[in-house]
Order: sequence, then C-alpha cells, then structure tokens
Amino acid sequence: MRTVSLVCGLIAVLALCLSQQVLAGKYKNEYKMSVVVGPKLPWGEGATKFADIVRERTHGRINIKVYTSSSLMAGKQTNEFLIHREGVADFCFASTINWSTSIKELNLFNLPFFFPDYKALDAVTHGAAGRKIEADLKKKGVSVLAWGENGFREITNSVRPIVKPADLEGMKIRVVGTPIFIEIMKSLGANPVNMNWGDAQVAFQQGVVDGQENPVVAIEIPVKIWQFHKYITIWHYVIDPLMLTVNNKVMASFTPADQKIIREAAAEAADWQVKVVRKGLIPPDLSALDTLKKNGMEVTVLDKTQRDAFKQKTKAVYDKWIPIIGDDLVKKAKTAIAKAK
Ligand code: X2X
Repeated sequence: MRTVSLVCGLIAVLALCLSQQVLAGKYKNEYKMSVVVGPKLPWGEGATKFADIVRERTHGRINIKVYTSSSLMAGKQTNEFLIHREGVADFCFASTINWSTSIKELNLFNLPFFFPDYKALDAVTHGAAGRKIEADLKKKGVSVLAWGENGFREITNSVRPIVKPADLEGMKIRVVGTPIFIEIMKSLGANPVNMNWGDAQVAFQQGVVDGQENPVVAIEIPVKIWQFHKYITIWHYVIDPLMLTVNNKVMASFTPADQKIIREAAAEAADWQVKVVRKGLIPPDLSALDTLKKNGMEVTVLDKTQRDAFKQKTKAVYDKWIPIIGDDLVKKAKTAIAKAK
C-alpha cells in the first residue's frame, strides 16, 4: 500500500514538473525546422513525418513547423548551419553538402568516387567516422539525432551521354555553392556554375546550364528532370547523406522524456526516408532507372573501370581536401569502407 502511494506521489510530482516546465514558458509555441527543398520531395516528407510524430507523442507540447524551400535562410542554402547554430532554426533535416562550407569535416562525403555503395556509406555514418562527425557537430552547438539520405548524386545533361571524362569537357554544370564542387567539376574538365537550388530549376528550364547532378529518387524523378535533360550517367560520384538535427540549447530545454520522444521520432522518420530514397536503385530492383527510361532518358551506368577513369582525374582534389577534412577522419572512413566490402 505504501509503495503504491509512493509511486502515485512520484507520478504526481513528475506530472507537475512537466506541466510547470511547459507553463513556465520554457517551451515555445512553435519550433522551426529548416529544409532546403520543397515539401513534396521525400526529404521534405521525412521532415514532416518527424514533426507529426513529435507533435502526436508529446500531445502538442512540442509543435514543430517545417519551413521548406530554404525559406529560413532566404534561399541561400549554404547558410543553413549558421542559422541553426544561432537558433533561427531549432531543427534541421540537412544535407552534408550544404553544411560543408561551415563544417569542413563534412567534405568527407564530397570526396569524389570515394564511396562505392550503400554498404560503405552505412559503415561510415554508423561507425567510428560518423561518431566523430557527430561529436564535432555537438561541440559546435548542434546534435545529430539521425542520419537520413538524399543519395548518390548522378549527373544529367542535355548535350550527350557521359561515359568518359572527355564527354564532360566544357559542359556547363550547375553545382551547389561550395568550393569543393567547383574543384571536382573543373578537374573533370567541366565548366561548373554555383547556384542555389531555388534558382537551379529555372536555370534548367531556360537552358542556362547544360547539366546538373542530384540523386535519382530523391530529386531527379520528383522534379521530372527529363523535361530538361535527355542523358543521365549513374556514376555515384559523391554521396549526400542528410542529418536530422537539433540545436543543443533547444534540446536541453526539453524534459528527458520529451528528449527521448524526439530521438525516437527522428530515428523512425529518417529510417523511413532512407528506405524511400533507396527504393528502385539497388539490384535486383532497378525500377527507378526504368522510370527514367520510360520518360525518354538515355541511362548510362558506369562500371568500376569507367568510374576509375574519372576518379584518377580528381587526384588534386584529394591532395588538397584530405588535410582539410582531417587525415584521421578519412582513415576511419577508409577502414570502415574496406571492412564493408
Ligand atoms: O541543391 C541541391 O542540389 C540539393 C537540393 O541536392 C541540396 O540541397 C544539396
């Protein structure tokens, strides 16, 4: 009997603490979550799913509004980490590419032709290298709750099939506004142009550029890239993971029970989103490539030798960027990739 009343008492105190935390105004009416792309892409849907689960399981205590299409940073996607650290965005579902100008370690994922397949990627993000990146980000004010995915980035263009480096010669290719992408494309002989995603689609439409690179299921199919480009080369040249993150101060303002709900919701939403963007891209199910073909695209899939011919041209990128990323982190990633084979 005494134990029962003790437990009841404890529950009552806990409930009081919770409501006081909310009432004390520690919780905001609205938490902002930043996403670079639109709401209808799997990336945007993953963010909405996370917000919905959190709202439901906290009975509305934590109300997250998803701000899509880079609206929290006036279209400038490479500013996302800065606005997140400053607390303009409480949460983000963010691409490692867009943060790589602020967090040099994230250029690991931008090393050209470094990740051969999904197994290698998973071994890195869920192993020692991933933990190191998470720890570095935490020190900078932001916690990674879960890893999602934009995907392997494949190149499309309106000029000709790209099979060998010479085919890319002189092609005007839109890339995100980060230095490493300019350097990779130049090393391959292309003529790269930095552009925010918000402006890129108009540029494709107007033929201002000859091509672009983005993941097939996450971006190219939803934006119907075949409207602008006839040729696609599946070359897996860089991988683009997404990170579902929270500002450390915001996370610390939640009760431990709500923090747990947030972590679980992030894991669920990110796992769902990864499954969605990989579907149709892993043999034997290559239905995503069939979708491209059905819509009139000529699909070129590079084998290892063809891929290596491109990789060899990017040696200067490796020489410059490995010390910037950190030898130790690159070593950790290489070890994980070798073991994943
Ligand atoms: O801008 C892009 O290409 C996009 C949408 O893939 C990113 O945000 C990295």
